[in-house]
Amino acid sequence: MSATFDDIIDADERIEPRDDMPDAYRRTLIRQIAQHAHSEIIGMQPEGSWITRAPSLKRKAILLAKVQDEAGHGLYLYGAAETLGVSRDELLDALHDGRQRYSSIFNYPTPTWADMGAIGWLVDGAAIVNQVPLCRCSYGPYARAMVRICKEESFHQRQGYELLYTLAHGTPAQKRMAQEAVDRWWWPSLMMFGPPDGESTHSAQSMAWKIKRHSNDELRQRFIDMAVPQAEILGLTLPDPDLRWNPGRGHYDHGEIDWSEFKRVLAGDGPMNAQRMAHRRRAHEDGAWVRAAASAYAAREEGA
Ligand code: BYC
Repeated sequence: MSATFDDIIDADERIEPRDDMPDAYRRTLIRQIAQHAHSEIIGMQPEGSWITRAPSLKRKAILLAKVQDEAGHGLYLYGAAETLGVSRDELLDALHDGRQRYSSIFNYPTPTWADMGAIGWLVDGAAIVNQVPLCRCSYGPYARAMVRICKEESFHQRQGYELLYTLAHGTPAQKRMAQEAVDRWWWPSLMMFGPPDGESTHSAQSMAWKIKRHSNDELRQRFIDMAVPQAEILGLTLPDPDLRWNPGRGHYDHGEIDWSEFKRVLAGDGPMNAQRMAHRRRAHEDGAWVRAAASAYAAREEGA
């Protein structure tokens, strides 16, 4: 007799595409994986705008490789979502008409080269903390995609850290630029982990289904505990006067996160929401001829 959905979850094994699964489990996964895939491709924009302005050939090559990796991550994730019975066209339509989300973090601007370092260190750093547990997610295709993504994210994080370290140990103007970028990205990075546990609508069910392994606040705290000593090595400060080690808790205490800003960004009113979506829709329209040519070629091959 084949194992039921609950047996597989209880045994901490993987659900595969052909296994029976509750509709709500399927819907939750489609929502989360699609949101994750959309974040990867929208996430190419803030950094993509710096490829032509990178300060050296080496920096340009590194940034180009990173942005290409993000397109690849989108590809693995759309592929994982497709195993749940949705098409890539449907998912992109849902992004373009606002029925599905992408991460709040990509609605912030990147005015200086140092933002490339801050994104790598903090945004990719937060992404790793959030994504490593997803390698043990109960849905097989998503868990396997995450293994490869996490390896690439570690390279991304290291390149950002090294970039910021170089600036922080450069001229006073470079150090100032690095500090200002960290000041800009710190709080939005903390918001990437989602609302506080008391307000997280999906966490309890997603944890019961072993899609999520930790709560939003647990992962946020893990990230803060990692970032504080790293900031010290960089010689930069984090823009929170209330950050201090709490020996009783064995964690850093931190100041209040401005959740009203998070809600504004989710509602579409962040500094770059309109530009990001306009650019995405334009890129999709500009690519229509490529999709038409590729599917015409595939149809001809099938007919041959
Ligand atoms: N931004 O019940 P909750 C990257 C929404 S890409 C926007 O806690 P959940 C990278 C949430 O969807 C980073 N929306 O939700 C790429 C829900 O709304 P709906 C992307 C957010 O799903 C390029 C509502 O708030 N990573 O790393 O249990 C370059 C309530 O939240 C956000 C992933 O997507 C947010 N930050 O937990 C560099 C990782 N947070 O759908 C880097 C996979 C929450 O009910 N995703 N919402 O309308 C996850 O781990 C989970 O989906 C989250 C949220 C922890 C993000």
